Amino acid sequence: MAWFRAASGVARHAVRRHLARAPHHVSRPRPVMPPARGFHSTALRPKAAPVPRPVPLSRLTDSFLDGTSSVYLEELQRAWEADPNSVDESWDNFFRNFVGQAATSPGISGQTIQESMRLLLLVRAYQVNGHMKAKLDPLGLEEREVPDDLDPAFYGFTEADLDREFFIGVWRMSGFLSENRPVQTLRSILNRLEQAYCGSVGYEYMHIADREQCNWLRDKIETVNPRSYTRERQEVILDRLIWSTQFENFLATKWVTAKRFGLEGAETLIPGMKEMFDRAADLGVENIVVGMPHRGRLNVLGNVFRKPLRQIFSEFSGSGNKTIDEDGLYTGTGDVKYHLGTSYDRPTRGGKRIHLSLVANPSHLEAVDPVVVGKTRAKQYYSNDTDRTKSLGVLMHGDGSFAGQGVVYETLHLSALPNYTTGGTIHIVVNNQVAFTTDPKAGRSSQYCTDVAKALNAPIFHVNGDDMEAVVHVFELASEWRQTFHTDVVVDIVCYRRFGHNEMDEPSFTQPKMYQVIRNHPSALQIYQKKLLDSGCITKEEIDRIQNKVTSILNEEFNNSKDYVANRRDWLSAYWSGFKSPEQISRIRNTGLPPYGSLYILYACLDSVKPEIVKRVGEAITTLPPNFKPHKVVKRVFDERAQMIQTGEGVDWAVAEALAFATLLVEGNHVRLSGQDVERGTFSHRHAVLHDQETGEIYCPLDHVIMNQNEEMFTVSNSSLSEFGVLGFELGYSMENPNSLVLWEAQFGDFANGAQVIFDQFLSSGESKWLRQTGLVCLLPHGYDGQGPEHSSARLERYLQVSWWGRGNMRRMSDDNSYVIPEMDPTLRKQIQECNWQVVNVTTPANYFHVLRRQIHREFRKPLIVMSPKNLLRHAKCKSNLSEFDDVQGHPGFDKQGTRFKRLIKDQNDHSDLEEGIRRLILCSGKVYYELDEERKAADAKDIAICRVEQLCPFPYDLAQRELKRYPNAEVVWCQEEPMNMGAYTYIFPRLSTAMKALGRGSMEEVKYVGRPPSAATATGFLKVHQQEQRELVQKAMQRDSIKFP
Ligand SMILES: Cc1ncc(C[n+]2csc(CCOP(=O)(O)OP(=O)(O)O)c2C)c(N)n1
Ligand SMILES: [Mg+2]
Repeated sequence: MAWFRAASGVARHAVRRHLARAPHHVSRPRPVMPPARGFHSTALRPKAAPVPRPVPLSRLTDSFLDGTSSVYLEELQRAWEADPNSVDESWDNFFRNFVGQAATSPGISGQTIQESMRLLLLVRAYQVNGHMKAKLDPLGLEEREVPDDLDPAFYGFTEADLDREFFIGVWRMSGFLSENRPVQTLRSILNRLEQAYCGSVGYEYMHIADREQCNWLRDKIETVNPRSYTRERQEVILDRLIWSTQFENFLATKWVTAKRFGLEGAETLIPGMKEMFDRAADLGVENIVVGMPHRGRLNVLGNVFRKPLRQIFSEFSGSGNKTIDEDGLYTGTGDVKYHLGTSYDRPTRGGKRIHLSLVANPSHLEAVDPVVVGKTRAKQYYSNDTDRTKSLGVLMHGDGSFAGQGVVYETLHLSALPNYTTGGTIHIVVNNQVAFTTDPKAGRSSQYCTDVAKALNAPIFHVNGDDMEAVVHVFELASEWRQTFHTDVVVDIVCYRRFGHNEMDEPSFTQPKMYQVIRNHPSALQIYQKKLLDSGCITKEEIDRIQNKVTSILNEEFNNSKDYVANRRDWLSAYWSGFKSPEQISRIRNTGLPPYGSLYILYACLDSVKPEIVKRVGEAITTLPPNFKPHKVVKRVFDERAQMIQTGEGVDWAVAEALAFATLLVEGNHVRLSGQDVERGTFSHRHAVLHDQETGEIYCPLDHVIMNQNEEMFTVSNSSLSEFGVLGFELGYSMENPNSLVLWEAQFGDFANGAQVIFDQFLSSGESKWLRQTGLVCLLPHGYDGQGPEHSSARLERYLQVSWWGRGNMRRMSDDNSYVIPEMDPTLRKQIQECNWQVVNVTTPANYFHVLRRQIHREFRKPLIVMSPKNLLRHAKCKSNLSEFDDVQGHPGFDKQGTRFKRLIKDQNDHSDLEEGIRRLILCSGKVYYELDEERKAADAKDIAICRVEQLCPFPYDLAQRELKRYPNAEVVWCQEEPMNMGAYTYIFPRLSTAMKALGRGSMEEVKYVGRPPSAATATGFLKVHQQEQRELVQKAMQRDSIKFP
């Protein structure tokens, strides 16, 4: 005991601090034991004796709360007797109560304070660990060791104490201990605890730091009478369970060999979800955005979303592509039935309507999580749902995926961030205790598959999936929690998978024992029917009536499915009406600013002068409040910016970007930029948010562009350090409303591969698979300036590799044909619409401004990948004049179509339409242009022309050919700074050859390459080597001799 006594003074303080805060005891040291990870496969652990053991000081209070040290209690009592102020107020209350009441209460003679205190520890042990004893596994295979601290003997109680009455005080907490029944027998106390914590629901909530939240839950858990649903309610629940069960049976009999990833073994999910949605609607929810994996998806679509059953059946029969009333139908490449999204207005039990959207998802488990959350947040923005109670995100998970996929944490981690929160997501885990063929013991290191959510202080309700009413109860509780506390909550339905991973799989290869039990296990429906029949609530005839009704509707819908013809294509919806699909010709408007316009909306324009819009916007974004004290360097930056606007010269990258944002805001669009450190900018160039150096207050000039600007209309936000989660979030956000410019910026372009799934599965292919557009912009810093292999390349080649364009209509969309030139006539061109995304490597601030504005100024949306610059941010030559931003005839950039983004920038040497004396035409992209131009000047190589391909994808065939014609005798060179196996070379090469061939100009070998040789790493780690390589490549581009192929 010496360890304890020596530390007892410190411990007392710790106890005071600990108890003064909310209860959180998850870090209590436990006896070392093999992790109990699952239910059916967990080995028994030997019972550990409650022997006090050395504990680090920092954890001493926790060891007390384990109840392992009765000495500690004596110590506490002695301390209180010596000085009541030396213990926490709650213990002070306890001792006072005990001394005042227990001693005088009849029938409890002989009870010591120690006994009373141990009783409290027992109650607390149930609150913390009761779930370990809950009957969660429908298969009864769980072999979890009941923790010692749930055993009364652990506290010195024996059989003889069961009917003794104990004083337990009227505690300050809610729930069981707050009832005005301070005297109870040990037996009744234990019964209450068992009933509350060890039935079909296991509650995990004692890790939550907030006392109010814990008390709210304790009230619900401990003091609610055993659940009782009215007969009417039970009939509704039964009806829903019959639908859920029969739906799967029906599919199984009609399509015996089809994969459907059925819900058998987890059928109670459907009534549970429906009850949850009903309850959420009662509590004010109007929109629910759902993301879910394969398991049970069809059942959810049919029974929860009410997607017409005939349509589901028709799709099952493989005839889901027929539509009427549409010409020029775009169906994309489509996707398998268990990935498709949908939306539906659903009437609720309480007589309301709720809008449900199921987001389409790829096969990649959990990848849809951040997308759903981002979409939910956007819904909240557009419906002015400032308290976030009207739109709710619901995510469903498998047990294996929830525990294993990192994006789960990356999404949870966004949940409380001011610019990402949605006021709580409800998570549902369909925990069938297996992942494909993998047992939990091989699939996770934690006890529960939901443990990751504890890091977020989310309550977790584990429920036995065979107990229908318990499932309904926790689903309702989850809705109530979310609408009360606006944070995440998890429902873990512990169930089983009746068949294999899919219906064709043989589960007994790998889980023979589990499946022996499953084979003889009654369905949840059989169990619930029996319960209702036994209790006399419902008759056999009534059950038969429901069963027959459901069977006959299913048959009817099946018959109708044979002639089912979709009468409306599921194309862009809601805010997207009027937007064009890839085969409908659409206009791209000019992106230059009109010289004058609706100035009245500009806050800075209340005087009578009418200067150019671009100048007024420019002033708004460079003016700081008079008393604001920025850092002196930032002050200088802003002075320089003001100068740029005033003189109209030398506009840099950051100002061009701010002008694009500001002008879009003036036009009424929402602009949102998020990513790591985007407020300042990784390279200290943006300074979108300024910090007063004295007060620490912040000021964001772009929040003050128009009068009474909505706080969120311009959002720039540093994000959590996650690529997958944050890019997914922004993608979901961008899909809600087309009138928003949503941008995600990577810290360096390299890091975007942490979000590769979002690029591959959603951004590059979502439109084609699921008919959903997005105009999301990804800014990926890229450029070789000697920073080494990890900070040079954004992996441009990857974005070009998954780029494609298809010609004509959808029937030829899969032609990724770099050898055929599509229609390039400006009035007929659909090249961008038909490609999956745009990839640009822009070299001037003005062109950056226009490419951002172009995203909004057209009748379709298309993702934009920007290789964004690093050293061009401050490059002396990388500047534009303000006249390049407007749409004024005679100003640079204005051509016969007006001012627009330039897909290709021709040589700057004022060449005529035919320059026969030019011996070499160098095509390049990005910042290497400036180095080539400088070298050309140094070499006085006037006979070399340099053109910049600003838009790599889709390839500007028309403009490339225009330049080829201009220089009929020139050797054609592609120059890049990336190694040959990277960068744009392999993308450009066939396209440039095609463009040349169409002009009758040479063979493939006529496209010469200048750049780094192939390499494994993206760049050298040695600055000197980099400099030499860079020097050599620009010199080679200027060499007198012709360049050898390739
Ligand atoms: C990211 C990813 N990795 C692997 C797979 C292949 N896969 C499909 S389902 C599955 C098992 C999922 O188990 P669980 O999450 O428990 O869901 P269940 O199928 O049991 O409902 C696996 C590994 C996948 N779809 N996505
Ligand atoms: Mg599973």
